[in-house]
Amino acid sequence: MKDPQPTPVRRLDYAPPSHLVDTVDLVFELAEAHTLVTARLGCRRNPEAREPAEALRLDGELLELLEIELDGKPLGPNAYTLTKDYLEISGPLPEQFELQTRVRIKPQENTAFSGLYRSSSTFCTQCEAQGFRRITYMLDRPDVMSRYTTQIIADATRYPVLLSNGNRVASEALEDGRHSVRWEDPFPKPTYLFALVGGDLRAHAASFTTRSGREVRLEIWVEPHEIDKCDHALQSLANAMRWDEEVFGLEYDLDIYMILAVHDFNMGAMENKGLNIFNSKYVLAALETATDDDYEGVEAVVGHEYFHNWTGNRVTCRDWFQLTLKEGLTVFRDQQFTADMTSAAVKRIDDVRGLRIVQFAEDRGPMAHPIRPDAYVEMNNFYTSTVYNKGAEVIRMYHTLLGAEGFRRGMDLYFERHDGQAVTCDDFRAAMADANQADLEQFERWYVQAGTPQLHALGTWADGRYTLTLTQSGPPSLGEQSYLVRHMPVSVGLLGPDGNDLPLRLEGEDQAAAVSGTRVLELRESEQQFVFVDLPAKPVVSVLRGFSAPVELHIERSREELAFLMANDSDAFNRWDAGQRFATDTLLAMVGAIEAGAAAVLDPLFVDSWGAIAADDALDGSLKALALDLPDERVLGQAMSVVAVDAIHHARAQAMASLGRAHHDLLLAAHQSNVGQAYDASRESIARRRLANTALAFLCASDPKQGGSLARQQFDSADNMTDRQAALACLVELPGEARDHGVLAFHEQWRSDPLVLDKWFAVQARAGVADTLERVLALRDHADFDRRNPNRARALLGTFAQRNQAHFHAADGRGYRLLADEVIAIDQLNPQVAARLVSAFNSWRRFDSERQALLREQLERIAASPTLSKDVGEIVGRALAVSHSGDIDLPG
Ligand code: B3K
Ligand code: ZN
Repeated sequence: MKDPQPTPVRRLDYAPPSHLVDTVDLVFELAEAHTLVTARLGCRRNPEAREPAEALRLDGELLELLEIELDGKPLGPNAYTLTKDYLEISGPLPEQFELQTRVRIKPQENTAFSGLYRSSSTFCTQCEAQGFRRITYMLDRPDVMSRYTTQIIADATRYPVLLSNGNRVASEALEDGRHSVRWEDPFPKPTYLFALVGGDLRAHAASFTTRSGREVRLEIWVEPHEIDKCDHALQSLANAMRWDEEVFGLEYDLDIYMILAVHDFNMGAMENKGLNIFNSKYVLAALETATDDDYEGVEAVVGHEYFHNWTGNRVTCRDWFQLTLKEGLTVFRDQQFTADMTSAAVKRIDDVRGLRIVQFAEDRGPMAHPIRPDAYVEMNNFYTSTVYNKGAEVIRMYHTLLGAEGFRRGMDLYFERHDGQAVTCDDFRAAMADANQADLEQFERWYVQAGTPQLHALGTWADGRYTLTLTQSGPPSLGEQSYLVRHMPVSVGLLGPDGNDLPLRLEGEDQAAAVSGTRVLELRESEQQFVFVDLPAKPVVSVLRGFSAPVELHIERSREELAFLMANDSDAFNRWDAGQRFATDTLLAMVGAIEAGAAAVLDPLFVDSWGAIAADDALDGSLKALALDLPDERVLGQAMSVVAVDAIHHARAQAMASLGRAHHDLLLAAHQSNVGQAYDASRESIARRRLANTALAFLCASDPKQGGSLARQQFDSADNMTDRQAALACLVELPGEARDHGVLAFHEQWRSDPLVLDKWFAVQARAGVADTLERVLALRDHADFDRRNPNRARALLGTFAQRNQAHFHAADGRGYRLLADEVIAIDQLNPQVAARLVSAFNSWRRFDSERQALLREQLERIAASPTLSKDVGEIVGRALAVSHSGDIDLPG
């Protein structure tokens, strides 16, 4: 495995393929010991190739070549070269030819879950980014699009269901107890969208009529005992199909849409043409086993993969550096979908919260890269929050700058120009610009430079005029690079003394231009001034409403101003954000006091403002729960130059207890009036549960006795997983009888449901209570811990390392050692999962010098592992290469 210095692939080295493969005809013979794959490739020289190539080099890994023929004639060993990662057919080759290979592969031994593998007794595939080369020899790159036929032959009893992309065109029983099914996909596609399934499965099915009147069969395939948990996924699929027709005018194009759920899957799901393969976490849902958030997750991911059918499959990426072309755009589409299905404000807050915790941290760490990266060693390492979530923010900025209609015009032109093609981010930007006669030249910079821009806002007031000065600059992590000034929308409102929005008119505009509410200012310079006129009184400015650009906003705010915005901002996002900022300021003051050995007190104005939110009956319960929740320990850590691990933990716990005491009656009422209602899945009920469970957490923090007994009662009587899991999360904070009861009873009831058991591990791994590290160490040795299963590994180790700052960063370094041990072990089975886990070390430079030494020791230990994969090698290599100034030595 270990390659001392793997050479990075670079974006600027792109060259068109030497050959095109118009047709791929595959025959799979699936069996227990091994699988045989016969591939017939219809090849021709690529007229676009820069230099007409003599030879043809096909990608292939872990394949045993059994036969090879060119135009029907066997090739001798001198006619080709075989290495561990390719098969090269020597030239000269005809203009057009047919190449047939037959290989043997071992899906049973594939623990990396890339290529063809088994999840329990089901055969399934994962080909993105470069898994197809583990199935057969092929030009495994997205700009080679081919028409596929797939014949699958397998034992009829063990594998009665055999699926692939497109339409089923033939099936027959064979004499030896096997059967054969043939699939044909009429749409040319790149290798990464290929899929195959073989197993003993059942389908939950329905029919969908497209707006042009075509019937599409929808099928959710699962293990037989899971058939009752598919309804929500099926409904979500139909919702997504309808939504894409209504909002983007996009209709589904095949007669069948299948989704398979498996328990072993490296990520969330995969958009293979006509046959999505999903992590069961994003398919299976029943009220006893799935929380409200799980339900939303299913709908969002089903939507996401469905939306890829146009943004990804019909129009795909020319090369992997363009990944955000499909991922940023599809995340933006799924965000809009969820916003329409649920609450736009709640969705926006959730997404920005996630972006700030994960993507902002990525932007200032050793893996920082632009949304269109310039180099990679292992492509799978670049399926990042930057490419996905910052990429979605960049798409959102087109939407904000051009308006919903302008954005739609751009999308229409994009499909008109590029349907059936493999294209680039520049092609997308050109379509947006051309459809709107807009100048998006400068906008390219969002694709070019890594790092989170810093936006400074300064307001001055005189004679009825409010002058807002906006300045943009680069983050310190840019090092020597000079900052590329961006074109960005900055949405702004001005609040009058009564808390209402004032009409906004910029100097020089005529009276009729005044709008009440929000205005989008376009920032293109490093500094720009905007002068608002005709203002009756001194306003309070609300900047970056709806988080209109992915930047860090700096604006001086008094406590009174924050309290005022927290109570009044008409923009739900900024109202929430003002509360978070106020909370962060007061919590950091407490952290400072704790570190100085002084008494830490919560700002009384914050306590009152927080209480006013809790008492605001007009506020939707989901928004209220978000507003009451204090900033995550990681967010507080990000605001410090050296993360004060323990002081942050104590300050936050103390603040929760103080708020719980100060507003006890209000919280008790919020809990009691909302918990224990008969379950339903409406928005209102979800909001009630969120509010009740947020209140419960504060009650437990302030009065463990009363809170604990409420939690216990809720735990024992809940008829749904949302309330039961929330109660368990409170019980695990109360060592002794309460915790023992919760942990044992939950395990007893759910030990045989893997997704629920994952929750059991995750809840314990997130706990704030003092003995968490001991318990996590014990859970790693629990009989139900299985590091081969990605969901289980993530539930325990991912949760602990990425979401439990206080205990993962325990001063004695045992948390670090645990993670390093597991990364080394998992890397030998599944490099992709190991690479995700090891990323928890990326922030290591942000801790004190004692912790840094311990962290470095573990990183070096991993780097020295004799079986290091290039996935993990790239991440730890970059983590160790970052110099103290924050400059990054790019690999190679
Ligand atoms: N496109 C897949 C991700 C593939 C990850 C490969 N390591 C899922 C998605 O974004 O829809
Ligand atoms: Zn995607």
